[in-house]
Amino acid sequence: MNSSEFLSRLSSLLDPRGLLTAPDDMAPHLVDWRRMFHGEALAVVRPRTAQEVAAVVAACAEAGVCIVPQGGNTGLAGGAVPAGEGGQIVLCLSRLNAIRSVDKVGMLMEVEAGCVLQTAQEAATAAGRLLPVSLAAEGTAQIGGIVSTNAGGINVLRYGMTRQLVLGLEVVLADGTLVNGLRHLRKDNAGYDWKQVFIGSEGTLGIVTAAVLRLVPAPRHKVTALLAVPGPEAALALLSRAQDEIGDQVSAFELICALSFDLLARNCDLRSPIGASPWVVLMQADSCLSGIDEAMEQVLTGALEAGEATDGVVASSETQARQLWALREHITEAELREGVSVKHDVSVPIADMPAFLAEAEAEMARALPGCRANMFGHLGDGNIHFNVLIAEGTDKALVNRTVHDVVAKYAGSISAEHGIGRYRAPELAHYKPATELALMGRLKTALDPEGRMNPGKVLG
Ligand code: 2HG
Ligand code: ZN
Repeated sequence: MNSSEFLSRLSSLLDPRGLLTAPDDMAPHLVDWRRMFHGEALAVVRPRTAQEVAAVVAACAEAGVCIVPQGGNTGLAGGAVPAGEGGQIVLCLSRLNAIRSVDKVGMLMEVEAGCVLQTAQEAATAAGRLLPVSLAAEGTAQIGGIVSTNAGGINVLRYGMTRQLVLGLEVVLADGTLVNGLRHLRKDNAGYDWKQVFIGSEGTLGIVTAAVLRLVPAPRHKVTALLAVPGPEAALALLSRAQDEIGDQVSAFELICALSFDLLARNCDLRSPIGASPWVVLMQADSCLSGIDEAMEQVLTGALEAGEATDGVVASSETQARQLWALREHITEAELREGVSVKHDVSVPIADMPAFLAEAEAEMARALPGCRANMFGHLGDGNIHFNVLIAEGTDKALVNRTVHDVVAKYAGSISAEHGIGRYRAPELAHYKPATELALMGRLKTALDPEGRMNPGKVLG
């Protein structure tokens, strides 16, 4: 089958809006959000139903065409855009976007892959429940991408990664088989839990078309605080104090370095309400019961007395809480506007974070004098974004290796929540033990023997 025969076969499976081949229509689907990765495609295919996805994938299997699944395309690892030239289609899930059901008593919802995360959150909220995945890109990111990348975000500390919220999945396999595992069950030990293999595998094993997601009770009381802290060690003492006083209702605990605030002021015109400090913690606690404000006040008083914090503000209204979170959520954009940066999304055992940060900074200063580390992230999860701002033309691979060698020394991970995509595939090959890579290779061969699912991603 030549490519024009293949395209007419695809168009016979779809409605007229289902197939894009004009360069201008395809362009936004062929580049990632940071404009770091570009690729070519035969077409962008936009099915409306899981059955259409299955038919398209079967047609690709017959013609030997590779498939790049794409959700909101907000990922930071280049996982949702084609690698290399032509010979592949982008399978855009955005029209497959229904919320099939929300079950208040069962505390779950069934959602199609192309549903925007924020739309799903709003549907849960309307039913008096919370879908506890929260991240800066939630207005664009889609459920299929969230599941396929096992996305993290700011509430992992309390609710876990996306994986912990997936109760059931519907997937299309590489040969076009549609597998319906959309059970509305809390407990299901009947056989292999195969859905785990598709969560976080970034579309390299199959395509997620819908998911059953666990919801949690919607907290009625929320308290947000921004605190100046002398350093990461003090921040950890503060975290421990908050967990002693507030328990598991601490839902977010973010650490932000001073450089992030410089970038926010310079590039986004956003300013912190507290004075300059080498490090800042943004903390949130939520509860269905009252008393959380008092508990937070107690934490702050204790932290100030113990020298774990030197200054702080507790949001006095929902608007102020949103303003505090806006600072955190705009760091990525502020960094992008500043110039070239090399991102690292790393995790280490939580107690090692202060030592890791000091050592990674020192190693970077030695390897590349004058570079600046923009360090921010989810301290409560042991996950920091150690992003290095560099001059144009600097060797990015050297920057990656310098930071990741320190990560390896602390037995950490080179991707805590963003995934591998295209960006980190060479680093995964370098750092992951050979036995684990071989096991991953066996899974890949079992589910995608021809290597047509999202080629060039994860395993390279
Ligand atoms: C965040 O925590 C995101 O805001 C993005 O994971 C991190 O821009 C980044 O490096
Ligand atoms: Zn993050």
